[in-house]
Formats: sequence, C-alpha cells, structure tokens
Amino acid sequence: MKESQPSAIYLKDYKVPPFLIDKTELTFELDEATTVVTSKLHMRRNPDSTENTAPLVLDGGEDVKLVAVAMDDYVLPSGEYQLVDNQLIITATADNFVLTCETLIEPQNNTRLEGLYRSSSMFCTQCEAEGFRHITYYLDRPDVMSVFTTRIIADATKYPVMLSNGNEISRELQEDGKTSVVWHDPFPKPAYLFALVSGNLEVKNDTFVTQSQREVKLQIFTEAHNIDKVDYAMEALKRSMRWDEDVYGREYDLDIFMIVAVDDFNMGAMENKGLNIFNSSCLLASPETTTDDTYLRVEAIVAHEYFHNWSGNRVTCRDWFQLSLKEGFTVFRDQSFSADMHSDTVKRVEDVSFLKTAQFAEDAGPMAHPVRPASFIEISNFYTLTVYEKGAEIVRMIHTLLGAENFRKGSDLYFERHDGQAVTCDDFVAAMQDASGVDLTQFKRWYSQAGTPQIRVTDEYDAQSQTYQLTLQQETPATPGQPTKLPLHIPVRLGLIDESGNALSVSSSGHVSDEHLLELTEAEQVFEFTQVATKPVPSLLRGFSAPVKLSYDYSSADLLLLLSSDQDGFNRWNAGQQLAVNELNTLIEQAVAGETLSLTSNLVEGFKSLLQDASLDPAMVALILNLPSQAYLSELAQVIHPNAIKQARQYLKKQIAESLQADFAQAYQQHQVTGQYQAEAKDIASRSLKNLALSYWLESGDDAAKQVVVAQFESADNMTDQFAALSIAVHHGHDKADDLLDAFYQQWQNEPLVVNKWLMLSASREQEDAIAKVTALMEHEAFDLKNPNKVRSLLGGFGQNIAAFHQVDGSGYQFLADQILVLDKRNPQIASRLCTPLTRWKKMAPELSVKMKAELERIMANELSKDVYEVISKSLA
Ligand code: B3K
Ligand code: ZN
Repeated sequence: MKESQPSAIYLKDYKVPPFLIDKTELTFELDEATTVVTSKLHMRRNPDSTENTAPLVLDGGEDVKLVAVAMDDYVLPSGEYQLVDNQLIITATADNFVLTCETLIEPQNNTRLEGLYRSSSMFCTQCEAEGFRHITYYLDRPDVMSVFTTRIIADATKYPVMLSNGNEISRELQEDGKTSVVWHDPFPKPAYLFALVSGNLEVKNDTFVTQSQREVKLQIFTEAHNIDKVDYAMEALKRSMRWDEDVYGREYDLDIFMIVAVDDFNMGAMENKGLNIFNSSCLLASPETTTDDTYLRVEAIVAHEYFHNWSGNRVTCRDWFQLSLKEGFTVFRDQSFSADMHSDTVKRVEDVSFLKTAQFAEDAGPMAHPVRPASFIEISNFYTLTVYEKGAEIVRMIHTLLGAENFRKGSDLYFERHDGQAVTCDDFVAAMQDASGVDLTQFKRWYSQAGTPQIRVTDEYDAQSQTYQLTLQQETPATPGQPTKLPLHIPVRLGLIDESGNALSVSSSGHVSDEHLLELTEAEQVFEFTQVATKPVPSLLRGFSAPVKLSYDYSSADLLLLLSSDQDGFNRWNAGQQLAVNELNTLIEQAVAGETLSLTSNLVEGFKSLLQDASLDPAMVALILNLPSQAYLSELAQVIHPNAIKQARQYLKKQIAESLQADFAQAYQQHQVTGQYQAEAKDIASRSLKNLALSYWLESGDDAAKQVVVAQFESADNMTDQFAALSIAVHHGHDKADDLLDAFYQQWQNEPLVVNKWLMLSASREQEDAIAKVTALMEHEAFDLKNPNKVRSLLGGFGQNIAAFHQVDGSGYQFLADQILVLDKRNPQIASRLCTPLTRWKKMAPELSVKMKAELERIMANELSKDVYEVISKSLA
C-alpha cells in the first residue's frame, strides 16, 4: 500500500481559475524516440478571480520532462520555478505574459493511452478528461478555454497525414527535409478537446451542405486496409448533421469535419473539435464483418460525437463534476436520433433494458453517485452509466415535463445564452425553466441525489361513482454518503385499459384523455380519475417516463392483458418481462432450495400467441421472447446465487423451446431475409427474431435444428447471421461447436475486430476447464494486453462465464484480480473498469462473497493507481 493515499476533490471547493490562456500555440516535433513539445501560452490573470496574488500552477504528468521555461523572453533559472507533484509552480508573474515551455515526451512508451501515444504506426491523442497534462504543462481544466494554433513537424514519408483541430492553414517542406503543417482552430476550447493525429493513412472524402448552404468537407481517415469499411459511418455522419439541424436547429460551424479510426483506444470515441478520434470498433462496418448491433452502435456513436459539437464543445462543462451536462444531454440526443432513424419503441426498450440492468446495479452498489457527483478521487472513474444513461433520463424527463415545443425553446435558449462558455447543470436547467415557465426547482434534486427511487402503487375503484384512485408512494434507498433522501419530482405517464384491452378515456383534474401525465412530487400522493366506466388495469410509467423501480400488484392475467393489448409498445414489452421475471424468480427460489424445478404460470401460452401474431414487429417479439438476462436477474435479487439464476434461465428456456418447438421452427423459416444485406430496421428485426427462434429451436433438442445451425454458419453472407449461428452453437452445447469456433478463427484471423468477437465468445463458453482455456487464450497470437478492445473482449467474456467466474473456490475471482493488478501498471483506466464485477461482493451468496472480498483485499494491499484505488477502497468501505 502507498504511504499517502490519494485524496478526493470536492465540487463545493470549486474556484474560478486565477489565470486564463487566451491563445495557445503548440509545436510538436514528432519522433519515434523523443517528441519535443513547445508551447507558447498567452496568459493573463483572471479578472473574476479573487486570488490576485496566487502563484501560477500548471498541471503536468510524471511522463513530461521539462527542458526550459520562459516568461516573455526571460528564461527562468531553476530557482524561479518549482516542480511539485507533477505541477509546475511559478510564484512571480506579471498580469499579462507569454509563457513558453519546452517539454519532452515519449509517445511510444505511453501505455495509459492518455495524452499523445502511438497506435499501430500512427501518433494520436486522447485528452479528456486530464490527458493534456501528459503532453505539456497547462491549465488542464475545462473552464480554461483558449484559441489553439498547432504546428506539427514530422517526416512526411512516414507520416504524410498530419492533423489537428480546425483548419489547415499552411503546409511546407523544411530545409531539414521534414514537413511542417499548421492548424488553427478559431473556436476557443478547453485542452480536453485538443487532438493531433499523424500517420500514413487513407482518406475517404465527402461533403455536406448545411442549412445555410455552406459546404463542409467531410473526411474519414483509417489505415489503408480499413478504408473500404467507412461508407456506413460517412452516411451516418451526414444523417446526424441533417438531424441536428432539423430537430435542434444546430448547424456545423467549421469548414471541415474529420474522423480518424485508431485501434488502441480506451473507450468508444472522442469528440475533439473538428477532429473526432474513434476506436476502430465503433467506426468500421461491412456486412461480412459487422453485426447488426454494431452497425447501430456505429451510427449512434458517430451521431453522439458529432452532436457534442454543440452539446459539449460550443457549450462545455465548467468543471468535471458537471460531466453529465454534456454527456447526459448528448446521450439523450443520440438516443432520439437513433429512435428517429429506426424504431422508437425498439430503441427505448433496448436503452431501458440496459439502464435497468447496469445503471440500477451501479446505483445500488458501493460506487453509487449522483448524476452530478459531489466528489471524486479520479475523474476517469466517473464516466459512468449514472452520468451518461441516468443523465440522459433526466434530460428525457425534462422533455416529458415541458413538452417537445418548450424543450426546444429551452435548448435554443441554452445554446444562445451560453455559447462559448463553460457552464453547469444548473445553467442547463435554468435555461429550460426560463424558456418554458415550468418550475424545475424540486426537479433539480435528480442531479444531486444518488440511488434508484422506488415507487409503490396501489389503487381503488368505486363502481358506483365510477372513480378510480391511484396512490403513489416514493422512496429512495440510502447510498454511500447519503443516508436520507428527499422526495423527487417524477413524471409518471399513465393509461388505463379495460378488460378487453381497450383504452379508457377518463377525466383527471377536468382533463379528459386516454393518457395522463402524473407529476409525483410528494412522498405519498393520491391521483383521482372520474368517468371511469369499468374497473381498469393501469398501464403505469409508459415509455419508462422516469428511471425508477415501480411496483404494483399485477396478476398474471393483468400482465397478459397488457402484453397483448397495451397501446404503449414499451409497456407491452415491460409486461412480458415482468411475467418472465416472476416465473424466473419462482424457479430461482426452487433452485436455491434444491427443489425440482417446475413452471407455475401460463407464460408459455403468452409467448405462443406472440409468435403467432403476424401484426407485431418481429423485433419486439424477439425482445419479449429474449429471457431477462443473468445480469438483470442479479440486479433484482436481494442475494445473488449465480448458479441458481443460470439453472432457472436454462430450465425456462428449455421448457419454452420444447413446448413451442414447431412454432420456433416455423418462425425461423418465416423471418428469413432475402436480398442484399441492409442495416435497416425491417431487416434487422427479421434477423433478430429468426436467430432467436433458431436458438430456441436448437434448445428444443430437434436434430433438424443442429443441421440448420451449421448450414447458416457456413452459408451466411453477413456477420449477423454467421455469428448468431456460432454463438448459438457454443452456448447450446452443439456437438460441432469446437469445429465451428476453429473454422471461424481460420476464416477471420486477419480481421482484428472479428477476432475480438471470437475471443469474447471463446472466453464466455461454459466448460469445465474454462479458466485454463482463458489463460491459454491470453498467450494466443490473437491476444494483446496492450489493446483495450482485446482485453475487454477476453476478460469481459470471462466475466459472463458464470460457471467459471463464480467458481466456489474463488479461482475465477483470483484470475480476474491477477489481471487487474497486471493491467494497473500499464493502463489504469482499463484496470479500473475491470474491477466492476468484484464490487458487487456484498450482494453475492455468502460462500462467494467472502472469496470476492478476499480478492479485493489482496488488490488493496498493492501499490495502486488512483483509478483502481478509488474503486477498490470504496467497495471495501
Ligand atoms: N467524451 C468522451 C469520453 C472521454 C472519456 C475519458 N475517460 C466520449 C464521449 O462520451 O463522447
Ligand atoms: Zn459523450
């Protein structure tokens, strides 16, 4: 353990920066051994700061070597500055000055992938959140916005492409044979949006004409062998640009927009001004190598990063506690975009399902934090599902409470009022409130209160007076550091349906409609409806109008009615999920008690009618028939018994498969897609139901299905179908699973993104000797510890391997802990993310819980990065 442990920083301590940087001039002399970075910072004291004698404190990193520092033309002798804890401190400064720093870095040795580093043969950067300080000394905080000019000097035979933010203003050959390229970005920005790329890259060019008829040059750069896989991303980019104009009135501002794909990247992508950098897994797409899910992901991420140009770049965050200001809003924007491009309901179901599985688990665990955290040790740990997905739900609730028109007025006001500024979540809400007149004072508690609220609903119907009363009670459980909670302002969309499934038009506060928006603001509140002709079944929280856990005592008959008839497509899915969850929970109890499993409900009949209903969207049928995941059932459980959950799911799947064997075989044939592959909603829907049907069909034990799986694997002309067949074979114990896995690797060994899918599937395969298999895969030529995608595939796949990961002797946890310790020395961000499964130890069955805790303690006994230290120490607290 380190002698002094890392300490937290607090939102309440925020102070404006004592200095500002109006202009930043950077020169990079790129080199394979040592890269020289020279910065000229045009600085002045901040008139808004009260600390007018404060020393100048610039952030740096242990990997930045200071060669010289000068103030105006005066080179500071070593006695006139200090280097303490990676910061450069200069006590005597003028009010206005130019600070020149010469620093040396070694991008080729940068394994953290923050700052400037090498990926394959290129140089690239990642500066959010605090990567810029690994390039040179700077005021590396988002409220310091500066106009950047960047000169890149490199050997153009090796690095012909040299890119940075903004516009290229000059390119010349120097006397020493190197090429010097200068980029200028006219928009002031924080350092986290700085980017540089240099390498031998191919480019795909296109153009976009904005609503004010300006022509924007669009460029996507990749290594030569990937340039044939960027067409889809380019089209997605153009759709995003058009959508942001149509829906938000936001036009692109520079004359050029560039995207670069890199193979080694810690997360999905980065919205650097005018020069987005993408993990190649989130950009490249071709029918042969990319599944439907990934196509949709590429489109969503291209849109997300593009939308940041306004929600993030033109208006940015004052400090990192406000991260959700840009991330929550931008996720809401990309979700709405994808819904508009494909199916609204399918998109909502997918997003909510993810939120309820992963964000709810985070909100119930040791790392639970508000959407606007009050403190952190390492900001990289706060790029979380809470900040992103729950943050998006908050923006969605504002949209619901204000209505689309007022929401648009609010976003217009927000962009206009704060263009060029670094602002807070409160500023966002204030713009929404000012533009709409809707009071959001209580609503703002959503930003500061952690934990998932629970709403309990009871009702009463009086036939004589035809009145119906709903009582809603809300309660948010305690979370670390927040023992008591206040009532939130919660929008609850509601419809009432009669016993035949028809919508009831009823009156609430004098307003007659078949749908109402209830605004729950008290701990307990009663809502009354009149003109209710018959005893209704309530369809509550339509469209998942708030990120809460809602409970109402539905009978199976009620759920079947909602499943077949609810006017709200989302709630039909939800009713199906609830039926399956109820059945599974009974089976899990039976399994834990060591009883023989047996079904207790009529779920199978419900599923049968779904399969036979030709009027339904096949994508929705597939989503409903897809049983609640192991992870979701774990989130719902008080105590997690992984093997009982697995057993229950397998049993239910088999029962459904056997009962409906003929229906699945038929559905498989019926939903075949003919013609050329297209990543569009209709075909994706058919493929999803077809492949789901195939997995049930194989599970039913029908030999015919075995052959179909192999035939589909061999003849598929697209990765969705090929990989579906392979996964089905692997997870349903097909006797050819080994052969198919081998054939797949042989076929795709030169396509790293496909190989990653193979790694993940291989690691998640449940086998006796799974840990030994995964250990062997770490030595496989296809694996590389340096590449975050490969680490995520292999260790992420292993995490889903229930039998292997949750071995009763703790060997699965030990294996993961070993990998975390190795990775922490190389790449703390990736190591920290791998800790998540271990943080759930308190909820695990006792025999597993002790083993998990022991591994956390073992990790804790080492010298750790801030990243891993924060997660492990909070988990053990
Ligand atoms: N803003 C980046 C995330 C940066 C993460 C740094 N650890 C991608 C995005 O959300 O668009
Ligand atoms: Zn983002």
